[in-house]
Amino acid sequence: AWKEAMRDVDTDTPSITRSIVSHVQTSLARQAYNLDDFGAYQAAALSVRDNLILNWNETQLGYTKREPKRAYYLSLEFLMGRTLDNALLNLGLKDQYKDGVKQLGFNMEDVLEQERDAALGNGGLGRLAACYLDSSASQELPVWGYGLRYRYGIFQQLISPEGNQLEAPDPWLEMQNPWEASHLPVLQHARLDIFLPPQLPRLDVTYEVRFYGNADRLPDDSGRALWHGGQEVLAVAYDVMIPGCYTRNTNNLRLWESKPKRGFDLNSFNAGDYERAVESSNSAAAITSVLYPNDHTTFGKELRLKQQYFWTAASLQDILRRFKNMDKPITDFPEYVSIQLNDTHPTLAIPELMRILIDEEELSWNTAWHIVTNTFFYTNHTVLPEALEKWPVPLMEHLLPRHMQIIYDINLFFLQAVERKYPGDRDRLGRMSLIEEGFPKHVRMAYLACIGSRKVNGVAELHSELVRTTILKDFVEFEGISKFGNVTNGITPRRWLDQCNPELSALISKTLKLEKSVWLKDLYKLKDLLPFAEDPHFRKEWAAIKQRNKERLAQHVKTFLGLEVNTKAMFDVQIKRLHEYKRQNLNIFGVIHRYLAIKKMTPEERKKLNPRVVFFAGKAAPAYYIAKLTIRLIVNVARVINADPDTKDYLSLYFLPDYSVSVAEILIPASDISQHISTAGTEASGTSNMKFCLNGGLLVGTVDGANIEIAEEVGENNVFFFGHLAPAVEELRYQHLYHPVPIEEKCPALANVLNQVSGGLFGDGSVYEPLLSTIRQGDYYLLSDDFDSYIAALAMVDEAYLDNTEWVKKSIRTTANMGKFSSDRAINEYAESYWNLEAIKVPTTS
Ligand code: DL6
Repeated sequence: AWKEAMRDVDTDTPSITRSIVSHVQTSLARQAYNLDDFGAYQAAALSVRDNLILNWNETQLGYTKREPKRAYYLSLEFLMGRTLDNALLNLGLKDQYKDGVKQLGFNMEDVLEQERDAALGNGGLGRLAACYLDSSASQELPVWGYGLRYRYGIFQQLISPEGNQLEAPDPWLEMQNPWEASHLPVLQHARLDIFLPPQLPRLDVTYEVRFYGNADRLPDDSGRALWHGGQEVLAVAYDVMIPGCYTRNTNNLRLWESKPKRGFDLNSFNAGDYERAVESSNSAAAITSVLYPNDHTTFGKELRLKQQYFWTAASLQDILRRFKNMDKPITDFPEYVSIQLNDTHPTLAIPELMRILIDEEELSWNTAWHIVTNTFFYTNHTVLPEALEKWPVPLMEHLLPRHMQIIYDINLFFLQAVERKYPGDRDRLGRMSLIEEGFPKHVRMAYLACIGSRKVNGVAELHSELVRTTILKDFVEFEGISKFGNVTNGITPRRWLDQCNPELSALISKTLKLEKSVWLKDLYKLKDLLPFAEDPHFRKEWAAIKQRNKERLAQHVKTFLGLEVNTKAMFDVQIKRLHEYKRQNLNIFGVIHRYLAIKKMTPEERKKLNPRVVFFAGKAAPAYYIAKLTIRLIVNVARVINADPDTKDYLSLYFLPDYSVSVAEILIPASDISQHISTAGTEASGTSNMKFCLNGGLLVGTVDGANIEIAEEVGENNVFFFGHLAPAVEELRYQHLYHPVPIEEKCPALANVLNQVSGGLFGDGSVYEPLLSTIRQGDYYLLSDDFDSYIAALAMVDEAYLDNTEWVKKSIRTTANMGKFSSDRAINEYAESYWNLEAIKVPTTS
């Protein structure tokens, strides 16, 4: 009876339509006559989710039966964006759902627009995690993600009339998220929107997590300790299904939400002390309330450390429970489990696993350390000093007293080994210690992650080399080079080509005479497009798609900013977090330079120009004053030049507020060029550079991060490189400090631009003084060193753009050579060279 009654995935339009209608009637309790686009979205999403759940169940059952080795990706950030379109494409059901909603009187595009982005991340690191989940499922690898279910994701960015960034909370769960399966529907019920379908209670997927209290070492020589007292909170699992592309394999992203262990303190309540009664429950719930909006800076806040421990402790308990279900000896743990640390944020997992193995499993120190150092893998995502996490020892001792003991012990044994190898080298001991001396002392998380892991990697060739030769140099000498590798980042071509640029995807399939399911999973197949660069008919189709993508972007700007965009112009885009090292300043100064040059031209000279439209988008960390000032400058320069009758036909500028994954999906396919112009050696990899090039946009950039490997693949003649190289940077900074040359002498063109800003061409110049003085004094990011070559590179872009045929050829060749940058390639490198993980396909029928 079971077998007969079990349903399978809906794949034909009539059953899909029935399933949507059924969700409207029952899950949403709404009627056809009052259904709006949002209701249609909810019902369609629930119907798709039903299909995903069937595949998800099948996948998890397959994993449980076959007991493969599994890998877990621990990331504090998962920048997922929207889900519905991606799920439909991966399931191969987009057309059927389009027809289904059409038959019900809705337009698929409008329905898709209803979804809110899941923005549980700041930028590249979080989006990379999302791409890796997509690739793991698509490559049929048994990988789960673990993260936090923040109630508020990255803030919404508003721009004030003066051009200032304002921040508003992002209550992305307010309308409820139909994509996740709550395992606690009974407890959650009061918070669930009516449209969430009933679920079976799975009260087993909750764990207790302790903070504070005391850690008493046992009075024997076992090395064990008893950690007791303090605060206990509950971690509750929420699962997000991650469908693979053209496979039934559907992986899991498990996000933890914090809850008080006990509702509230009844004694205080009865005694009339209401504040106290709810205090502990509020403090428990606060742990997962908000994503920290900082990128590349650490603030040492207790709540952030609580988030990190809460998440790693819950995830490890879950992983251990799953491992124990297999009934294997605990010493086999690394044979069955690999855990990837996405930057240092989850490093507490190392002392936490030591604590569990020693205090709870009663293993010896050496056995526990052997297990730990064969389980973890650490990816470094930045060498910027301000981004390297360090936690004050007193804070750690207070919040996690047992972990601090373990970290001291790890350090002691480690430094003893260093001493044995380099007897008497006290400097080296000081440099390599996990504890940085000072008032207070700090724990160096990157060092802990490094020595507690089996392997360490950077995210592009240059970056990995910098990791090996700068921040972890001593560790490379001590542990040997083979531990320190590179996995160049990648992006999923499903979202970043098929989904965001459907016309280009269709043209590629037609031209290669391949189903997209083939080339989307083997992106090197794009190479076969190369000969078509010589085909005028193909070039015409290619260029026409770019043009329509530009019109789509112009429509977006019209809708959201009420402004007209010249779609005949070259589209020049820089979208990323605002940061001095990413040098949006260089770009805006370049725009001003161009504006001043056009102003000086005669009308005849102007007519010979290629019109250019420059787009910026990105958020600044709320406390990052200089970055926010850059936004203000961009907005005010835009106001002036877009209104100047002399220039507006040749140059215009837009700052698109509230940058998100969904906004990127519109901007990227529309670009002719995009800018990736960090000071050499500062951008670990970059991933938007890959997205633009995959969509046929050409790259203007410095010799930095993955730009270098992109140029290697697509050919240097298809990119516009400029600027000093990484090895020169230190020397240049030294010169700036000890032999400064006035900017007027060193770079008159840039000095002129800065003077125009100071002089009030874009509103009160004094407002921008703090920003301008970062360049006039010190110029740490070397704008004055790179400005002239930057302007020269942009002039080369102008010249190249004049030859439309050659330009389109460059665009086609760029896309054709981007195979390497699929996140499928990257995730397979992790699986093979790091985790020793094999793909397992779940049955094709249930
Ligand atoms: O690896 C993903 C991404 C790189 O592409 C960027 O180049 C890099 O800046 C970014 N790093 C961070 C550092 N955050 N922390 N910690 O976001 O990672």
